[in-house]
Amino acid sequence: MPTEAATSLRTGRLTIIEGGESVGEPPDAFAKAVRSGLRARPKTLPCRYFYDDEGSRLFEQICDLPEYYLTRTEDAILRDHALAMVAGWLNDPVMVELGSGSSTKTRRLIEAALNAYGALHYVPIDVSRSILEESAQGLVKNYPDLQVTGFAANYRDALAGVVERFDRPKLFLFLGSSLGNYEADDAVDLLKLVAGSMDPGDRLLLGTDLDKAPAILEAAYDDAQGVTARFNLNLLDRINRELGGQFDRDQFEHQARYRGDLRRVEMHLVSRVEQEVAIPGAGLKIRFLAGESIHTENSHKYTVETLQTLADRSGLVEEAAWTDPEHRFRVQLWRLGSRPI
Ligand code: AVI
Repeated sequence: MPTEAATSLRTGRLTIIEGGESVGEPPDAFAKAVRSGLRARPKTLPCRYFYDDEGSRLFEQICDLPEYYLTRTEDAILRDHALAMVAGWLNDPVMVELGSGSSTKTRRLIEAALNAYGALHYVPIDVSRSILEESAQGLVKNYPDLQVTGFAANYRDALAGVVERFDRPKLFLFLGSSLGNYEADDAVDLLKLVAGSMDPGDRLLLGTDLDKAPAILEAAYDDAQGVTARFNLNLLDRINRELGGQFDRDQFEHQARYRGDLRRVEMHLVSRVEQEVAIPGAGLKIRFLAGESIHTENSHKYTVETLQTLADRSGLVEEAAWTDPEHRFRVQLWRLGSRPI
């Protein structure tokens, strides 16, 4: 459970709590993940390692790309319906955001809640303390009636801390289709974790990308300017930087493949030639066949029915939902239902 450790920051309306055992990962976690992922068949690397400084910068650029409709579309839905999304609270509301990042997309909801209730306690959760602190400082500066308590912790530890500290109605936020990067069973586990932190009066606002024509989806993950390719290839650069890897990124090609059978876009790094790559920091020498891929990310796309199944499996029920005119993206408000099935 997170505690206000010696490193915690408390200034006026801003508190940062650094918590749990697993804020950062153990120092050798990346090496271990690279080792087991590249020895597996097919080869794979976990997408959470995209987000070093360079990867986070590239992801911000992706969100502004013409082909990457997700961020823009979700933002338009929040802009048009923020008041309805935050309605129904008594005074003194608490808004808890999982994976808050820079909190840009959340400003629509923060402003709507401040307009409706006059004050708000915003509780962002993110593993990156630096991003959390920077965005929280910007928020308290911008909004004089906002109080921020940030948790620099993993979701499990942070949610335990939230339950312990905030005994009043909460709106949980999980936006940006981040759920889509989880396999179905892992998505259910995460939703159950959130549900386990909810009281009957609480709500979860969940933003998810909807399934659609393959051409639109593949373009969103393989843009004309090549930003997503650089984002994907940065994983090889990160291995070179942090583990002394010998990858030549020009010998790998970024690919985005829509799998209709699994309703997901997969990102791969495909070896252009037969080659061997040494990664001393992971104790590895890895052989690649020409055309062999490293599977780096899944981005699941949903339908109303598959979302309903996720809610059922997690013990949640839908109270309201909003979408854009082209039905590209969906934001749903869920509350506790019966026990999970
Ligand atoms: C963070 N996540 C929801 C993004 C997505 O769409 O799956 C990550 C991303 N990968 C390539 N482009 C964006």
